[in-house]
Amino acid sequence: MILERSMVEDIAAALSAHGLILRGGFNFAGGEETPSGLSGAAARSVLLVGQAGAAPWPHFLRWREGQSQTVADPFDAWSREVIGAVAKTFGARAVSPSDRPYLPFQQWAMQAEGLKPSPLGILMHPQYGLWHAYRGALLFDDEIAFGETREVVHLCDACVDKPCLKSCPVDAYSADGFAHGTCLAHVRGHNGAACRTGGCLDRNACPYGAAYRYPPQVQAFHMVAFAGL
Ligand code: B12
Repeated sequence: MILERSMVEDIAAALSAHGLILRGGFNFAGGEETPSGLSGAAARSVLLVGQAGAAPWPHFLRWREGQSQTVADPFDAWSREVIGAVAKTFGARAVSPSDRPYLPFQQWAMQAEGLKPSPLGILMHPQYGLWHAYRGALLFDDEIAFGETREVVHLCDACVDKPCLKSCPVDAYSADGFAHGTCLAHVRGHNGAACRTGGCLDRNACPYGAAYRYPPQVQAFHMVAFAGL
């Protein structure tokens, strides 16, 4: 059986009620290591669910008012609840970017949307810049009738100055990758107030997708989770 594209449109509509967007998808080629679908057999297709800018934020805050303040990783918990309900309606298995062992969300996103990594490792989107993320994925037991994948311009190719590699006070991002420990020590330390309150300075230095930049309180929320503040 091949699932129709109209189902994909219905899923997109169900997600948009929560400020979430469908980030494309693809049929697994077979042969690769594929996670299981609802039946327990290897899934045949995947749809990625994510966000552009901070669109889910008001929905998440409303949900949080009705929750105990001690819920661990509340944004993850909200995402699992909302995406899990959509999966149930449409006969899919929902997975999360924080499920262990980690699923290759960024590789999936590169295949689904044709995106490439920025120098920071975060994928660069032609419209949203660095201000987007993945909140889950839907795994199906059947293939989906996908249309053509569009060619995507990789904005970093034309960016000569690369301000994203020049704004971190401790040069956490370099050609050698991301110096996680150096970043954490700075963010947690005396001189890390700007990162704690406004988010990663390198990420904020990117000139693209400025209209989707997360507001400071959202960046501070993610920084608390990232740095265990
Ligand atoms: C572990 C992890 C981290 C670790 C990385 C440790 C390491 N050296 O591997 C740490 C904690 C450092 C990290 C940090 C961040 N991360 Co992170 N992370 C993940 C996670 C949960 C698993 C990565 C993984 O191992 N996947 C398994 C492999 C097999 O999958 P993959 O697709 O092949 O993985 C690729 C990436 O891991 C990438 N990669 C490797 N190292 C790093 C480091 C960074 C900073 C990034 C962004 C990518 C990256 O290379 C892999 C090969 O293509 C993913 C979610 C996921 N399931 O993928 C998010 C994920 C990659 N992170 C993400 C983000 C946004 C960040 C942050 C920028 C923001 C934040 N969460 O606070 C920070 C950066 C720090 C900062 N200064 O702001 C997003 C990226 C979204 C995008 N637009 O591309 C993801 C997809 C989560 C999501 N919900 O969307 N992250």
